[in-house]
Amino acid sequence: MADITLPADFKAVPKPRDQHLRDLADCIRALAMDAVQHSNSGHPGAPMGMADIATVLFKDFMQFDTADPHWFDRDRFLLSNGHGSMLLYSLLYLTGDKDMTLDELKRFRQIDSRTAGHPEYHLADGIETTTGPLGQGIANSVGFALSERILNAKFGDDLCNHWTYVFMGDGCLMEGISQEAISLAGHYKLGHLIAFWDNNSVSIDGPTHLAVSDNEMERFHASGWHVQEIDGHDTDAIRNAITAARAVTDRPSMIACKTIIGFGFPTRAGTSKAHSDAPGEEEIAGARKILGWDSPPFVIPEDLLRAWRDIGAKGRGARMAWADRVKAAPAALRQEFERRLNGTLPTGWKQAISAARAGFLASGKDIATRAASGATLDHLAAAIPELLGGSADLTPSNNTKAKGMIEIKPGEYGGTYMHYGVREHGMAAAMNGIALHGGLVPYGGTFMCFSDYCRPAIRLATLMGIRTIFVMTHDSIGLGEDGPTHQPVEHLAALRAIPGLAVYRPGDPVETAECWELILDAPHRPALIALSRQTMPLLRREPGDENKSARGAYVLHEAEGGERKLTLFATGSELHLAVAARDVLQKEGVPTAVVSMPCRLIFEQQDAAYKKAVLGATHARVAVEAAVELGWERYIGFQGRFVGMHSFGASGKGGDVFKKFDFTTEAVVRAARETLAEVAAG
Ligand SMILES: Cc1ncc(C[n+]2csc(CCOP(=O)(O)OP(=O)(O)O)c2C)c(N)n1
Repeated sequence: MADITLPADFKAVPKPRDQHLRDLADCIRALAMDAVQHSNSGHPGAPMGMADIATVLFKDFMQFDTADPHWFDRDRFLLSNGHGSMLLYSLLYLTGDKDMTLDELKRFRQIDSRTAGHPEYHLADGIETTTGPLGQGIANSVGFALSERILNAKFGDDLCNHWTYVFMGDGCLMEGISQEAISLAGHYKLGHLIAFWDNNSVSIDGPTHLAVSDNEMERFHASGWHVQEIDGHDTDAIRNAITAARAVTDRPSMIACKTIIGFGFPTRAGTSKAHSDAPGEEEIAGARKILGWDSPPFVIPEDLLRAWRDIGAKGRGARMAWADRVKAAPAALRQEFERRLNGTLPTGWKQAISAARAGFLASGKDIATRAASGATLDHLAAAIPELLGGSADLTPSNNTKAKGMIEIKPGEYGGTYMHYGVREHGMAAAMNGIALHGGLVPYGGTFMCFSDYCRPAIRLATLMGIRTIFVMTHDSIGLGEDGPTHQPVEHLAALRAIPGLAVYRPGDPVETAECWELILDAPHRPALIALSRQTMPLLRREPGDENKSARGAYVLHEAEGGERKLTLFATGSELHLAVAARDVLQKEGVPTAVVSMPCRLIFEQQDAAYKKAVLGATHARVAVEAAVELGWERYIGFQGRFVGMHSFGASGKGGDVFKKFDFTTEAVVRAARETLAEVAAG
């Protein structure tokens, strides 16, 4: 397949106007190609193509200080085209990030190195987010830029006034999530966001025209962005474009940078062959000749390394000045600011949980857990000002807008509530950006069924271990009339399958408040809370603040009248069915326990003795959950029974749908008798 024919003026390596900048950029190119060749794996094309842009950006604009990579008011740099990870690793090494040594570069893509195939947030201080799944980084950048504006509105220019820069490739722009991100950023007029498009017209299959013919610049323009087009190897043009973009502060900016992928490669430059894989010694030798790069692999000439290290330290003065401003800020503002940056919730926030619980007990009413969540949030929002609520156009259904929350509007960032619009994927990834930025705790809602639309971002939140909170209401066939398209069936199992994701499904209002307490108490654990549309009985009526959900599962009612003969497990809206079935069975003389399991992940982390005590010795076990069985086998075993879904749901009144699929006390009792009989038979 023929690759693209480059315009004549892109054929050769253009003569640089500024040899020093070219030399600095060539440091990135050399490290990228050498690391890929050395490890025989990776993607040299994008780093070599974007090296000039990165050099100008870091040298002349990026505010950061490698002495303190966590400096809060630093500019943020995100690499959405994460396969070009060597670009980021090279930049970190060159600027002197303490985590990124030459040894790490030599261990590119090897086990336990900091230089993983794609940038991973936890591996080095200078990595702002994990990228690789294309498009996520752009959507993260929306969250970063939004957070910056919200915190700027609260704390002022002196304490929070920085920029978010994001690099993205053709692939990022082909992904649907990019549209959601572009649209969100444009709508909210995120003026401190600047995106650079690596417009090299090449992806893996060949020239991009094989698959896409969008006018990308018009796309951004249509969403209200400031747009410029430049030669991405012309350092003057790059500098001028960034200067112009920074002058426009009432909307985000996109700079379309025409580049040559694999810039410097003798035969691969400008072709999809430059995208990935070790180019081979001959190609590397050719690139050295073309670039005029005499140094051996992984050796950066001293003067150039010094120049890069100066770039890494040039923000020191700005950082010190910022630290002085923080010190000089009024005491209350400063304290609040520092608390937010530390990620510590305000002292006494748990009183909000107690108040919510007390409210449920006082009213004694049966309510949906989504309503219980809303009531809990009313208390929490008053206690935790950094909570940033939101919904993907389902605010009244998700009960996500707490009392007193003010909406964030385009250009007005003084609020704490986001209307993300019908952009679930964009919302989820933007929330990740918000959680990563620091200073805010994001939660956002949609229907549980559409957690599928958020899944790639949920997965990344979990991989990163950040506090992003996904509020998923309408969590089973119990939602009723909207029917099987909207009724989650396989979602709980699919979400529980994400390693480390805490999936909560509270069984009554009190458990709902308990789950919120656990969610907020875990700064490094993302959470998803599954909530019912339909009303549920108040099952937990005991006074006090003991959080019984804290161990993931607990015995809600122990067997009475003798040794436990049967255990009924349930979550969420099926918990009351288990309780009702227990009443019947107890009356029949079967000592029966009910175990509520609001969070399987946490239960699995408990010690063996606790688990054993909760699960009970008897093998007569029934699990009840209006979802697929997958995963419950672990608890009910071969002789147990599962009362759940074996198909998609149906449209009808919630109660009728429950009956149609046999979610009744009788069905649970029937299943109980079966398992009892089987166990008795031995
Ligand atoms: C969501 C997602 N789909 C597919 C991939 C696999 N992939 C990695 S890079 C790439 C092509 C990207 O093309 P482009 O952005 O133009 O990168 P360049 O060739 O310029 O390096 C693909 C399909 C991915 N990383 N993420």
